[in-house]
Amino acid sequence: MSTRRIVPMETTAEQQDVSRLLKQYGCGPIQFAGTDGLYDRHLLFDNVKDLDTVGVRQQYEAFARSVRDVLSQRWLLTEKTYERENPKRVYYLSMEFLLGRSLANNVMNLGLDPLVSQAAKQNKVDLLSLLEQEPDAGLGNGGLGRLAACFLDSLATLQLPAMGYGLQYEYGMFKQSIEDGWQHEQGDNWLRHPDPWEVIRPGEAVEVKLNCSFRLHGGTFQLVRGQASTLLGIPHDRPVVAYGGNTVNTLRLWSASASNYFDFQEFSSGAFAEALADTLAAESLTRVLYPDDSTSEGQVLRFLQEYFLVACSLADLVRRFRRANTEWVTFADKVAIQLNDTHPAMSVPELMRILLDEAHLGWDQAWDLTQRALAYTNHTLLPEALEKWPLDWFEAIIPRNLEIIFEINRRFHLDVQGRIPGDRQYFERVSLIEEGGQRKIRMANLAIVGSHSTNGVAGIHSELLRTTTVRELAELFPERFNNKTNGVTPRRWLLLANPALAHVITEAIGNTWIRDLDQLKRLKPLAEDKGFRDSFQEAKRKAKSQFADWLKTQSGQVVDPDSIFDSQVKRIHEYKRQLLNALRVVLLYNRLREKPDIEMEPRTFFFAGKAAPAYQLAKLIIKFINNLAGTIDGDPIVRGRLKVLFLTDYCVSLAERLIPASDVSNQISTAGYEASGTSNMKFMMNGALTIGTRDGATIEMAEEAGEDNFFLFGLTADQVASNRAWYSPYWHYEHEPETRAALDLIFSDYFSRNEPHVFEPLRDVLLTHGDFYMHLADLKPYLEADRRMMDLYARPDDWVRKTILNVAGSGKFSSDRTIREYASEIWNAKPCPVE
Ligand code: 26W
Repeated sequence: MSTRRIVPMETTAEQQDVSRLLKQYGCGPIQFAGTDGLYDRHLLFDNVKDLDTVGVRQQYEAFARSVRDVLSQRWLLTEKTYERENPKRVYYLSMEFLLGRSLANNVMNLGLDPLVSQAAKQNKVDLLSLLEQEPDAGLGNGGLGRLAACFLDSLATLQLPAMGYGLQYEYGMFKQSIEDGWQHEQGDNWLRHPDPWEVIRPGEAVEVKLNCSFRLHGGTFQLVRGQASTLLGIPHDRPVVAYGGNTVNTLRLWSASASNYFDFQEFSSGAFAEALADTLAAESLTRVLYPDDSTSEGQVLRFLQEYFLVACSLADLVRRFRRANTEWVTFADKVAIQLNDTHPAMSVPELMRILLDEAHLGWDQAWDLTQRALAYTNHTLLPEALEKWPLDWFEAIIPRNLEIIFEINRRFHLDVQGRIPGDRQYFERVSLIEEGGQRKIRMANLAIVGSHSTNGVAGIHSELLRTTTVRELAELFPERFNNKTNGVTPRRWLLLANPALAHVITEAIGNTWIRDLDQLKRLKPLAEDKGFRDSFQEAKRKAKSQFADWLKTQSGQVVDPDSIFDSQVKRIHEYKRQLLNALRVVLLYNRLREKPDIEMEPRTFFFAGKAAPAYQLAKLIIKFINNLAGTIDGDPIVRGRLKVLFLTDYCVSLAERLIPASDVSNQISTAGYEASGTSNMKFMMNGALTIGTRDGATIEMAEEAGEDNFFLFGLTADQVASNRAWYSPYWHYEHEPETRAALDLIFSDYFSRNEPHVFEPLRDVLLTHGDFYMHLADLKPYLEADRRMMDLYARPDDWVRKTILNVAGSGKFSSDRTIREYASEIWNAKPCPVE
């Protein structure tokens, strides 16, 4: 059984003063545990459960409800403070919030660890298995959704008056299982059990008016044009607890329901099915998260989800603004709205609609307020991921918004004509409307034109955005373009996920790093301290064996904690090049098969990640990794030396276990394609060394730690772009014997003896169709970097030195730094402390 500590060791004297703590939370002498404590009462009153027969799930619910009770006073007080102070508020609009679990995080942030441990002991509750009862809130696909969750943590911790707005999907990111090596998907019914964190507020529901209705027909969702309808958005609020527990902000998730719950007339006349049909159709709107993080294909339901998020959130924040302010002119001084990618970009016409039709402002004033309130973050350069919605859908569903888009575009056209006279094609390239067969609205252009700020998420990404993807728009509005390099919260990703390392760090430099991650640079001189190096190494060793233990109990798989843990965890995508990593393993395997006596440190290669259900090639890559793992496992020559594992169902709580245990982090995207990456930062903070390409934020990480402490390789973004015209993967196949041997082995069905030709599509991608993501160009340099890395590993002292220097250089990648930059450079928002 794992001995992993969930609650951190850093309990200060202040935290241990339990009664003072409870007073701080406004709880007076209320007891958490014991007779008549919060926990017992929740068991009794919420679940009507006898304390002796209660199951572990109910224990979890009662514990979580007790923690919520403790924070509820602060939650109320936070909102009251904001109402009284009337500061400028920040609204983060996102289709995704990949929250993961909340209980251990909230306990940590509230400083309740001693209290909870005490309560667990008194009630004979096994805390670790209790924590396992909480399902991950998987309301996101990957990086963009997890970033939103890290941002919420930093916004609260920096005491910013902020709120997240998203959708309450009934089904989050699908669960992944593997059968015969292939990915299968199951619905993620995360709300099967009551969720102790959510507070549903039907009293604050908002209406969303559409110019169509819809019905479910044979399982599909159909629009009924011309028949106007109204939906209800019901708020589901979740507390966002600051580190230290002072501020408790709100994440408000909307669920859709029919406005007239169901038609009683029809119901009483016996037409049960019809009476319920509207309700069902309406509720299907927020039923499920779209699991595709790379293409915005024509799904009208996704379009409706986006509008629904925008309409509910803007109605809600405008209502809040109106309660505290009389003058519309102050709107943009009181409200900052950040659009997380273009998914909520309909905010531009929707806010205009409110200001024109409901506030009755003139166009110029409405436009000024809209632009000043809105700001847009871009997260991807992949052309297939840039959203474009059929104009026809706007017309059928929200015609008034379309009318406003036309008017924005007409004025924009005049502006462009004035500035660049006579160039018709220039305007066609920046226009909000794509002409041609089916006319479409370009959501990125809409977001850029309708806001005052457009940012990318790492230096290189912001640069490429400005100079290539939307070059003409950046020429027209240069002052709007800026960079905000991503960050991650050190509370969840270091303090909570890696208590052993957190403890070592705190012992050395005190605990101020938890709020001010730049403090980690004080570890730099300690790289030369033998004692410190030993405890650092000890912490890594501990995380590795805990992971190995957990894996064994959980899945029966056995890994050797004395081997090098080499990880790549992220969505499966061609551009992220899990295939390149797998080719590296095949090459190493070939070396061992050829010369079984060569020296090679034992290595375990971990892969984890989900493929979009319709992305066939990504699914084939998963299959390949699994077959590779199977073949290697069955080969006595490499037993104990090489091992490959594909960990199923990658999610936040799996990342929290694997990342602290990893020695090597693979960040190997084709340069110019990964906007930022954020797992790269989590690995760095947890003392892994990075082997990677010069892409996304990895470039800045190497700058911070020093390139000597990184293993960079491969084509740069410039080289990728300029080599495209003449790049030939065949050249590498013909001139590099090891590359050729690896590919020949794959295509000889060595890894697919019972499934001949199953990997032929890999040949197509890598050779026949030109290897768009340039795997073969980077394969040899990858192995050279790998060799350098292994040489270092053979000198353990030098290895640990470099891992320390990496941790010491990771301070920049706290989401606190990122959020401070957003607050001062984009939002002009100030902290609003509670009490
Ligand atoms: C249209 C469907 C769709 C859904 C989500 C398209 C694209 C997305 C996201 C933009 C995908 C995403 O998560 N992008 C990642 O965002 C992270 C946070 O900024 C970056 O660190 C990653 O590099 C980027 O791939």
